Amino acid sequence: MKNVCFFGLFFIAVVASAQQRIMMNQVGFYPSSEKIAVVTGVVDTVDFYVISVDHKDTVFSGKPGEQKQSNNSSLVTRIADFKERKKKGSYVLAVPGVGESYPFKIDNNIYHDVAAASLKAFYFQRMSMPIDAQYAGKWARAEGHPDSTVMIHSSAATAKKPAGTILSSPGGWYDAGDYNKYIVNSGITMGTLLSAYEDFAPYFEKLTVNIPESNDKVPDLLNEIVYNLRWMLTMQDADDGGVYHKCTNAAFDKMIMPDKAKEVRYVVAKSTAATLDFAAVTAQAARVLKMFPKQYPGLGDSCLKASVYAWQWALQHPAVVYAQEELNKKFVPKISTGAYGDSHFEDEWFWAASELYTSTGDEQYYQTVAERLNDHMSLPSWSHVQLLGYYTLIRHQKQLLQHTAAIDTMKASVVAFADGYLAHIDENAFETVIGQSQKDFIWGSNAVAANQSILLINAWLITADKKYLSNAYSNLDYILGRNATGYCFVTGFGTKSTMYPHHRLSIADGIEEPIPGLLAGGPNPGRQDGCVYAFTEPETAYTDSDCAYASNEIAINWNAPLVYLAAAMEALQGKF
Ligand code: G3I
Ligand code: 9MR
Repeated sequence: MKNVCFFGLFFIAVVASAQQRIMMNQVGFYPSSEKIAVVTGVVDTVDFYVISVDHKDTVFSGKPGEQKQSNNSSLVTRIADFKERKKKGSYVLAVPGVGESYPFKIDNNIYHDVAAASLKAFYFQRMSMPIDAQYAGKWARAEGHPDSTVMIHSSAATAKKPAGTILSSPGGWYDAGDYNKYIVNSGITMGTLLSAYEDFAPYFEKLTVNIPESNDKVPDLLNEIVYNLRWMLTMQDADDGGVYHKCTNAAFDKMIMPDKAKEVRYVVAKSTAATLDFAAVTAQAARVLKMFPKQYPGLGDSCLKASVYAWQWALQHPAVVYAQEELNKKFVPKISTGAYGDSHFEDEWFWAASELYTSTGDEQYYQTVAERLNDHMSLPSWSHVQLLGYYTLIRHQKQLLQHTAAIDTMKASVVAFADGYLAHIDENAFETVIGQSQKDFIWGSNAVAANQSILLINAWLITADKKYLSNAYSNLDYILGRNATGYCFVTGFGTKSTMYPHHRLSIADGIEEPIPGLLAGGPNPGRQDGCVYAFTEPETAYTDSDCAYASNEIAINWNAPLVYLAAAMEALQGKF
C-alpha cells in the first residue's frame, strides 16, 4: 500500500498536541517476532496503519481488537497487532482520531544496544576506581569510595576483631541509586549474570562493551562479574567463614558525586542469608572461572574454598536474621541504609546447596537439595532465590548423573510454574505476561517482568516450545514501552524514556541525560517514597522524578535480569 502520505501529515499535527495514547516498544521488533501496540482510551476508529517514518508509505493496515478493561487501572485498551509486517525499516503506527506512535524499527539484532548498554551500566556502577572518558564518554567521573579503610561495626565485632578494627573492602558495584554495597542483593545479581553466561556463553563471547578489560580475552560479562566478585570475597571473615551483611555508611549519602562522599564506612553484622548467598555465588563463579585458568589462575579454587567455608559457617549459624531495627536497639552507630532483611532461609539453603552440589558433585549438598525440594516455588527476587537453584541443576543435568530422575521432576515443576504465567494473558489489557496479577506491581516491578521472562526462557530451554519465547518477549516489550505509563524504562532508549532516576551518579553529575542502560524500578502503587505521583493505580504508579525512589530508582538486581533477557532475545532471535 503506497501513497497515503496525507495521513502522515495529519497525524503529526495530532500527536504534537495530544498526550501519547499508543503504548508500544519504542526500540523495535525482529522481522519474525510478535508486534503489538496498545491503544489506550476509547477508540472509535476502524483501522490502524503502519507508516514509514518519513510518512511516505503506508505499509500495513489492520483492525484493532475488542476493547478491554484493564484489571490494574481504569484504562481501557485495544490491541493493534501487526505481526505480519515483517519487512525491515523505520516506522510509526497511526490510529486516526488518536494519533501516532513514537518511531520504531523492524530489524535484526534490534536489542543488541539494549543488551550492551544494560551490561555496560554495571561498569558505571563500579566504585574504588575512576571511570575514565575513554570508556565512559561524558559520564567520566573521579573515583569514589576507595573502601580501603572500613570499620568493623559493633554489630559485627568479635574477640579477634573488635568494633573499630580496620578492614579493606574495595571495589564492587554501587547497589543502586545509593552508594552502599549489600551481599544479599549482590547475590541474586551475580547469580543472574553468571546464569546468563552459562545459558548463552556463545553470545557473550562476542559481546564487548568497551571497558578497561575488554582486550583480555575474557568475555566482558565475566570481566564485570569478577570486579564485583573480588569485592564479595573481602566480605568473608577469614576467622570463621561468616559473611558480613553489607559494607555501608551509617546513613544514606546526600545527592552528591561519590568522590565528595566521605562518611565512615562499616561492615555490619554477619547473617545467614548473606553467607548462603555468598556460598551460592562463589560456588557458581568457581565452575565458570575455572574455564579461564590462564586469565584467572587460582581464582576459581579460591572461590570454591570460600564457598565451602561459608557453608560451614551457615551450618553452625542456620538462622541469623539481619533485623536492622533490632540491631539498632543494641549497637551504635544506628544503621539506616538498605536492610535486605530476609527471615526465611529455605530458599537460600536450596540455592547454595544446588550450586555447591553442581560444582563439586559432593552428595552432602544434594541432601539439602532433596530435603528442600518441595518448598514453595516463587519468582526470583533478592529474598527468593530457590528458583536459581532449580535453573542450575536443570542446566547441568547431564553432568549430575546420580539424580537424573529427580532433575526431571524439577524440570516438570519449572515448566508447570512457567505455564501458570501463560494462563491469563488474554485477560490482561496489555496482553503482556506482567500484569496478570496486581501483585506484580511492587518495588522493582520491572525486575518482576524481567524475571518472569527468564522463567519462561528456562521453560523454553527445557521444552524448546517457542510459545515460551514469544511470551518472554512480551515483557521486554513492556519494559521498552508497551505499558500503561507509556515510558521506555531503560535510560538512553526510546523517545519517552526515564530521564530522572533516583540515582546519585546520574542526578549529581550535572549532565542532562542519565547514565545509559539503567532499568528504572517501575510502577509501584506502594509509593513508599511519599513523593507526588500524577497516577497512582497499580500499573500507572510511576513518576519520572528523582524524588520517587520507590518507583524510579535503579538497582543492580533489576539490571541483571534485563541483561539476561535482552541477551537471550538476541541470542535466540529468529526462533520465535
Ligand atoms: O513481601 C511483601 C509482599 O508480601 C507484599 O505483597 C508486598 C506489597 O507491597 O510487599 C512486599 O514487601 C516489599 C519488599 O520490598 C519485597 O518486595 C516491601 O513492601 C518493600 O518495602 C520492600 O522494598 C525494598 C526496599 O529496598 C525497601 O526495603 C525493595 O524490595 C528493595 O529492592 C529496596 O532495595 C533498596 C535498598 O534497600 C537500598 N539500595 C537501593 C535499593 C533499591 O531501591
Ligand atoms: O537513596 C535511598 C535509596 O537508595 C533507598 O532505596 C531508599 C529506601 O531505603 O532511601 C533513599 O534514601 C532516602 C531516605 O530513605 C530518606 N531520606 C531521603 C533519601 C533520598 O534522598
